[in-house]
Amino acid sequence: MSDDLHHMRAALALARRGLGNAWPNPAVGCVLVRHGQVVGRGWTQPGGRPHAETEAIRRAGPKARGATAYVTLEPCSHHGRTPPCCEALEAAGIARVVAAMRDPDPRVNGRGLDRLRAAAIVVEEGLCEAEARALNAGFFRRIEAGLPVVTLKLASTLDGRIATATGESRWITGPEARREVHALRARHDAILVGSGTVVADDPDLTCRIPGMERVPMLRVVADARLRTPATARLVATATAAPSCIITAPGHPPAALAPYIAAGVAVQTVPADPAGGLDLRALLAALARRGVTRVLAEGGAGLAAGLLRARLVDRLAWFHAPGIMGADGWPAAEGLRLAALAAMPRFRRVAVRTLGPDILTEFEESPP
Ligand code: AOF
Ligand code: ZN
Repeated sequence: MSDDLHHMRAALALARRGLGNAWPNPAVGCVLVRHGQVVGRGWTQPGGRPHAETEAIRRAGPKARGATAYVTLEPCSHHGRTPPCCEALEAAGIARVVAAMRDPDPRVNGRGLDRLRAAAIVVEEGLCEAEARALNAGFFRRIEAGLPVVTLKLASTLDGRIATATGESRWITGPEARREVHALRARHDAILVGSGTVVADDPDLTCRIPGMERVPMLRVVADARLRTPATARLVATATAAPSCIITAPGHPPAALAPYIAAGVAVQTVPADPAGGLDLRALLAALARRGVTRVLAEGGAGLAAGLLRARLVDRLAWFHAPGIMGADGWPAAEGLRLAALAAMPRFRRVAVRTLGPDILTEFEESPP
């Protein structure tokens, strides 16, 4: 492996540490190398700032002079809440910048690389571009389409059931799989559930892995009819971890007041013709709040709505080796498929065993 490739892969690994934490910004990694020695490493910090480059430069100190910077995204050129990384790289005496890809943010979009070149810094772009693009797919989707990317998580029996006929669901999967769910939450910006899940399970949707609890994760309930009890955990804990209820128009202010008083953000989006919420509008509203990666955690109504609207980019399906039969509750409500050709299809990208269970990850496979 060439040294450039080796260092860019290291920068990508650093960038991944920011996933779920860096929003509304992309999760970027930066490695500074001088005479073959790594002299500084950085990644985008919680809330999106400081940026990766300034972190790496700060850690390298005077050793940054003459170094090559490997960055997973074009360094910024705009005066945002921090001065541009281009200026910081130039001031630190960086001799060469290898960037995996351009930043499509209209404030940057090539200007960062142009400015570095104008400062007589050697600039190369495109190394590991596919990996860098996949890593920040959520940020690019937000910038380019005004939507986040959506992972649908399901945990079911082998026959796709998520609760017994009497409504029992704790626990279908084992502790290893449930721990992985918390890790998944930590890598997403927002967790989305339907109001049925809140009524049935009263989840608190936090990440309870020691050391990973304090991610700035938003908990969102899609709740057209305002069925969320004012006593729900998501409401009661809203001052400790942000929660948001997205509902349909037309509820009287008095119906919203208890949630708002508890610190829950309440937002309205149009209803869909079937009486649920327009889920595309819901996701667009989250993107406007800066959300780039959504983990949808159920229930069956939300899963079906997202699948019907073709809004699922990734599936994380945990299978427990049990069978409930047709009186168990299905993972997704009816999709009303007109033909087999209309079935949402996915491509398997990874399989893992977690204790007794299996996690299969899929990506959307365009028709
Ligand atoms: C970088 N390095 O680590 C990140 C960048 O609001 P600001 O000032 O923090 O700027 C946010 C924009 O900066 C964001 O939209 C994206 O274009 C870029 N993110 N740039 O040089 C980083 N996270
Ligand atoms: Zn920057």
